[in-house]
Amino acid sequence: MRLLVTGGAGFLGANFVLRARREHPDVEVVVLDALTYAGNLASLQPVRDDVEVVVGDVADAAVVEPLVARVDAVVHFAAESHNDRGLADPAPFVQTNLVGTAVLLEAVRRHDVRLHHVSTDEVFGALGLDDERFREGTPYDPTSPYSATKAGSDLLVRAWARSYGVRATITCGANTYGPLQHVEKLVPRQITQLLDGRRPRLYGTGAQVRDWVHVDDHGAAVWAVLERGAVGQTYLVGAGQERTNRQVVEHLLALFGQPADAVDLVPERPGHDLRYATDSTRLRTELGWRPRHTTFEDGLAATVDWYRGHEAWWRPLKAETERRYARLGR
Ligand code: NAD
Ligand code: TDX
Repeated sequence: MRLLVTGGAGFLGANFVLRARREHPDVEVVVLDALTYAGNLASLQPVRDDVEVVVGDVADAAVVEPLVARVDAVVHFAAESHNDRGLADPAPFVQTNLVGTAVLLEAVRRHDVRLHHVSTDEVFGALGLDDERFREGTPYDPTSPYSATKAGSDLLVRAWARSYGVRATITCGANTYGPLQHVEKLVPRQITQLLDGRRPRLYGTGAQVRDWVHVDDHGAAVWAVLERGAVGQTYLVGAGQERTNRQVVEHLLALFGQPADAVDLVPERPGHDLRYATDSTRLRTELGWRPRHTTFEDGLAATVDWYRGHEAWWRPLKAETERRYARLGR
């Protein structure tokens, strides 16, 4: 099988490519990545000799068409993925997440290529603390430029599947953590703050709840759906590990031997969703997927070790990231 992985130099994409080479060495992998601020070729360094990397834009049909023409399947990770950036400047989110997905859909339609589209549980909007978790049938109700453009991309995929018979599946994943995640996201930002002897930064009071899944488990879910998922179907990916942001930060502080209140409270994110929580029963019962990282705190400790051991990977990103946050007052 020949596989095109869009966004393969990003967090989920690079972890997925490393997994593919490790566990399915017979599968040829081509990466298409625009190498935005979020893309990092260093993440693919262990497989650089085995993987073809094309630097290009998923919204550019002239780049996408010939690549899709020579593969059997596409896994579509490429996106603008950070809520805070989407709030500051939504235009790239519309371009990559909506236009990019539409361009890719036209290519897979023309060449009758299988597509797996990687989406997020944020498309369902915000839950109250006592609400039932998201399920596949939960109505879409996105709230931010990021989640609205991801929701729109999912709807495009569904429309192309129904109207043109495109062989597509979708996963809506929970908040993901682990190695190779850009230091602008909650977990690596706070770990690298603490490694630098600085205080973690919590938005508001840290009362928001996120449902955490390890990137290896998220990648395994994507692979299971690509291989065995029912065409036209959506699957939710989550490990049932809901934590408030404050709990996440307090656990990190404990790992660094710091008191629970050694944290800076910074201004709220505009329109900040209170809670996400995913019910992954379909993925578990129909495809037999199980997370290997069943306890968030264990995965978090291993992630701290990874960042401690890979300063050369994250250090070049840290100063500019913190300068951006400083401009936002966070
Ligand atoms: P990321 O920001 O780390 O990586 C995105 C990658 O896409 C980067 O390598 C970037 O260079 C590339 N890219 C951006 N615009 C592009 C363009 N126009 N053309 C080609 N490549 C482009 O993101 P991530 O966290 O790895 O997320 C990957 C996917 O998974 C996204 O679709 C995201 O919505 C989804 N997702 C992420 C999470 C999470 O917690 N990180 C959870 C659920 C779903
Ligand atoms: O410094 C911080 N302090 C803080 O309190 C940062 C960076 C974040 N937060 C809060 C905001 C959120 O409630 O932590 C939570 C997680 O924030 P992010 O890491 O920015 O992630 P989120 O907005 O929840 O979205 C993430 O998970 C779903 C990914 O970025 C998306 O791509 C994915 O779809």
